[in-house]
Amino acid sequence: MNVALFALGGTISVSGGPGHDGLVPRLTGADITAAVPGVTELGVKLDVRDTQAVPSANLTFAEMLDVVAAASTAVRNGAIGAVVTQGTDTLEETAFLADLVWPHEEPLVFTGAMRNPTLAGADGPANVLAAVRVAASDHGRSLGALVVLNDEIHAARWVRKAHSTSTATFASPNAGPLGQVVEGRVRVLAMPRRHEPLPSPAGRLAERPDAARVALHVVALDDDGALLRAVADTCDGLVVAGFGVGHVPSALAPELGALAEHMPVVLTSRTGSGSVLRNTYGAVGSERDLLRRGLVNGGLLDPYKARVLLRLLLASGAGREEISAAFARHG
Ligand code: DAS
Repeated sequence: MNVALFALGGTISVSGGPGHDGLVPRLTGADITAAVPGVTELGVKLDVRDTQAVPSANLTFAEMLDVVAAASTAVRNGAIGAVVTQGTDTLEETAFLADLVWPHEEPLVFTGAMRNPTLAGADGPANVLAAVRVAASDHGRSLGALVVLNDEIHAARWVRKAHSTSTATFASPNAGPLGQVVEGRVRVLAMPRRHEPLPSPAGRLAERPDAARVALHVVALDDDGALLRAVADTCDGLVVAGFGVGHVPSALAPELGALAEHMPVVLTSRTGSGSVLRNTYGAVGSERDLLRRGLVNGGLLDPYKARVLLRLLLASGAGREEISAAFARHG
């Protein structure tokens, strides 16, 4: 039994400390897996690949799509699953990006650490062990890309990083975790709905990393919309994180409507959970008004995941109808 493991950096891979220049990602995949007690007893051969060791803030769409392609090749060559170790900061976005294009039944499991290896109670080894167990388990199949930390199994579609330091930071506020790892057993309690994988625009984004630029604008109290004006000239799409169920100050409504004539503009909620509405409020700047002006309803997708989906679609050359249909499916 062979599981491919890709090491991309993050807190799980740092070394150094006070008296040095601070912690930086340095440990290799072999270092990370060597620190995991019990992993050799699983009977799983880990095929470890060091892609890069960076803070996850530096990861790009093109690099992540390359990792997914390499994991896909590993599965086609007989791996029963794949694990990606990376920083937790952008993991909710990278895992969702991977989920959107992952075509296999075999699990693709993302993990990381909140306590670095120099600290008492570092959680990296336990998270890697749990991730490998899920990647090697029949129960991990047909679930798409997963995030496994703190012995919880989350669907990439729903997971959020919800705390800046807690080891229990990953949560799926709209759906709850899919399952848990209990005494080493993978227990899956719910199955996420899967969709046809989207085409991967890896080649186009590798050639032009600035292609399909998507802005994310978080609406705030007394927002005068000045920042939105820059979006028209610099971006190919926009995600708006509106108040509550998808509302903006009335002064912004015509600006957003004008933008929506030139580029896809997706309406989401800045609240962190729950859906934007379609058909309840009627004031200028309400969800009904904005949808009438041509904005796309983001549904249950949070602003970060909506941005991932919109950029992936734009980079693949999707037109308006395809974009609306994809948000209707995934949102
Ligand atoms: N250093 C951060 C990152 O690379 C945090 C982490 O890994 O948890 O995302």
